[in-house]
This record gives sequence, structure tokens and C-alpha cells, in this order.
Amino acid sequence: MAEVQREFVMIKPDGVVRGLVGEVIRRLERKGLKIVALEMRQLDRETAEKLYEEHRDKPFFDDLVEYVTSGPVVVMIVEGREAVKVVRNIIGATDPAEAAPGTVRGDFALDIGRNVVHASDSPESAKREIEIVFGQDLPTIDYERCDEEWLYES
Ligand code: IDP
Ligand code: MG
Repeated sequence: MAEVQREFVMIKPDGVVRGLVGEVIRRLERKGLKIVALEMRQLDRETAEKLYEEHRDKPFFDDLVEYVTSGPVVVMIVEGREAVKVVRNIIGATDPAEAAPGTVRGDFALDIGRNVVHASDSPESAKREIEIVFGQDLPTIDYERCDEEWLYES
């Protein structure tokens, strides 16, 4: 059976400033994913650099760090069966010009450098990124969604 996973999601500064926080959360919630941690933050440079460590040598790295530290972000941990794949499908391809209509990036963005939302690309990345942003002592809250028995067959 597919496993229950935790996924790290971050609404980037353009998403917050453009008033898309509710829109993004709505799409996660209506799919059936459970939000287990949620916070507004302003990322410092060190955290942003760690988060995007894998891109350190890319030409867009400095602009990327500048972008994600330039304003408030909303960080969250969402939980559900196959949450990583499910969230990545909801947000769409990295380049909004390639992202399918119906995805967050496909519906709300035009520029790869302003693509509204971040989500980890694997369960391992999610674990790493959650720890970078939230630390060891996670602020998660356990509860059941009232529709859980109808979201899952078993
Ligand atoms: P992802 O966000 O879909 O996982 P990554 O390849 O991990 O995509 O890239 C991280 C972020 O870096 C992207 O969301 C985007 O904001 C930025 N980025 C990626 N490629 C480019 C590029 O070619 N030009 C400018 N920014 C880029
Ligand atoms: Mg990525």
C-alpha cells in the first residue's frame, strides 16, 4: 500500500504578496491532504542557502536566495498518502510556462524566477527541508480530518 508521507511546502514571497496563500492552501486541503504545521516566516539568508544547497553552483542561485528572502513566506508540513508526489503534481512544473493548467504554477505564474510555491521533490528532501526550516523539535499537531475514512479505502 502507498505510504503516508510528510511533505514540506512553502508559499514564496510572490505568492504571499499577491494574495495567493488561501488559493494554495485550498488546493492542498480539497485534495484531502492534512496540514500538520503552518507558519508565516521571513527566511534569513543562511536558511535559504541551506534550503537550496543543491543549486549553489547554478547561475540563478544568488537571485533565488534573494527572491525567497525578499518578503514573507508561509511554510507548512502536509501529510497524506503519497503526499510528495501529490503535492508536486498540484504545484506543477518548475517553469510556469511548462506547467499544466490546473496546477498552481500553471494557473498563477509566468516566470521561473517567480513561481509562487516550493515543495520538496522526494521524501528524503522533505525530511531535510523540514528540519532546516522547523528544526529538530517539530511544531506538528496530530489530529484526524473528519473525512479521513472516506478519503482512504483502508
Ligand atoms: P522546483 O522548485 O520545482 O523543485 P528546482 O529545480 O529545485 O525546482 O529549482 C528551485 C527553484 O529555483 C525553482 O522553483 C525556481 O524558483 C528557481 N529556478 C530553477 N531553475 C531556474 C532557472 O533556470 N532560472 C531562474 N530560476 C530558476
Ligand atoms: Mg526543487
